[in-house]
Amino acid sequence: MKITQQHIEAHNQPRIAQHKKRLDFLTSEITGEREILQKLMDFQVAIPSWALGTGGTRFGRFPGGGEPRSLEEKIEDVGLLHALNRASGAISLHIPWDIPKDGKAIQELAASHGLKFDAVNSNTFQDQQNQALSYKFGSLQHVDKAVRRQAIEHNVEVIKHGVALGSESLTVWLSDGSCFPGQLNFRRAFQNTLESLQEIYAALPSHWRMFIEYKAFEPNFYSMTVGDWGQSLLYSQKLGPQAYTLVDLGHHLPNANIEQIVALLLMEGKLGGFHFNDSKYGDDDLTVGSIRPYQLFLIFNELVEGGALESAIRNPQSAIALMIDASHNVKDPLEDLLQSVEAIMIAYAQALLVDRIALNVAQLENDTVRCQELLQAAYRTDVRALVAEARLRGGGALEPIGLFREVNVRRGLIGERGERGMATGL
Ligand code: PSV
Ligand code: MN
Repeated sequence: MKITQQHIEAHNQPRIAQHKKRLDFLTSEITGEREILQKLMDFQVAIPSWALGTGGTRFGRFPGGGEPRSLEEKIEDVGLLHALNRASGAISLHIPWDIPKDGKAIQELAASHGLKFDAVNSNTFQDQQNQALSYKFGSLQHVDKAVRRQAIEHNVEVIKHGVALGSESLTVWLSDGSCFPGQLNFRRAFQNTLESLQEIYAALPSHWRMFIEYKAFEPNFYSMTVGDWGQSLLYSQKLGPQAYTLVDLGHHLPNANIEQIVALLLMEGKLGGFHFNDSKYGDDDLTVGSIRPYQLFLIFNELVEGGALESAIRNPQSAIALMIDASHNVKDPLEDLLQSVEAIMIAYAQALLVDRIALNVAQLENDTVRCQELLQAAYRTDVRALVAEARLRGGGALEPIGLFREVNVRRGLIGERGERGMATGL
């Protein structure tokens, strides 16, 4: 299944006049549209290889058919997204859910779709078939050195897969922790984890980065050994300049001020990247921007304020890694991902509209009302025509989900792959 240039043109042509009308109105209301458009065109969000199939909960899973059955088909799916929106030009692999057998061939296939490899993710939160030792009581924190060794070796293996693909970062998310008070000696768990991470860090190629992802709860419900940004920052500071903190929006205690966390990590030069999603209760992994779009905007406001995304364009080696980490239980996974990328682009465009000089003045004058007015003026601007224009200039579709449905991509995928294929992942 492929989206061709003819598909895109046939879709865009009848919509172009209406689009231009919307764009003209918007650009008459704002300033700096040329720079904003360029920034939006340069902007890319990575798609996780494990989010291309239907998600589920422990109560069930209701697949919609046509799921990718192999890494090759996952790359094809991300290629479809990228052809539609021109902003999904990277894929992030989770090992061992997706083990590339022939790194070079996989890299070539990805390149043929205009895709790069983003961070590779290790997995020591599940036991795999034929695995010698269990992670039931943790991996890098484990009281048994042999379990720690196994988990370290897995991470080193993941780095090797990443090198073969041209990836340049490793994301470590640990489910390590404890379910009951007294189960774990916190300080020993921290020290064991730190020592294990030090060994993994030593195996990083010199141009690689390690992202340490924190999470407040689940699957452990009393303590998590990398439970918040403070702990993640401690590990990354102790490890050295190649280690950074990764912020997954769903991994905080309720009502945490994520934008403040982002601002401070950025200030410390330790913000490695994001896993974008949205939630109402816990780690719900819902579509980005579907529940708290204002929070998403405030996060982007901090990224723009700190110059984080602009410097990424100048220096891709140290770019903040932007990735989606969501699960699609009731939506078509590809449509859901298109919605997520769109929400991220909208938040970025709105953040670029904030009058920073005026905001700075209002802050220094303690003019709280003006501060709020300035932020909300940007947030309440309908920037969808700008985002669509960036897509159009990049060769994408004016309405990606519209074209996805017109061409009936899902029916095509079901025809090729069948109703029952199941993608690897959670
Ligand atoms: C854990 O909840 C997490 O956010 C980590 O990033 C994992 O790699 C991913 O989800 C697995 O779905
Ligand atoms: Mn995550």
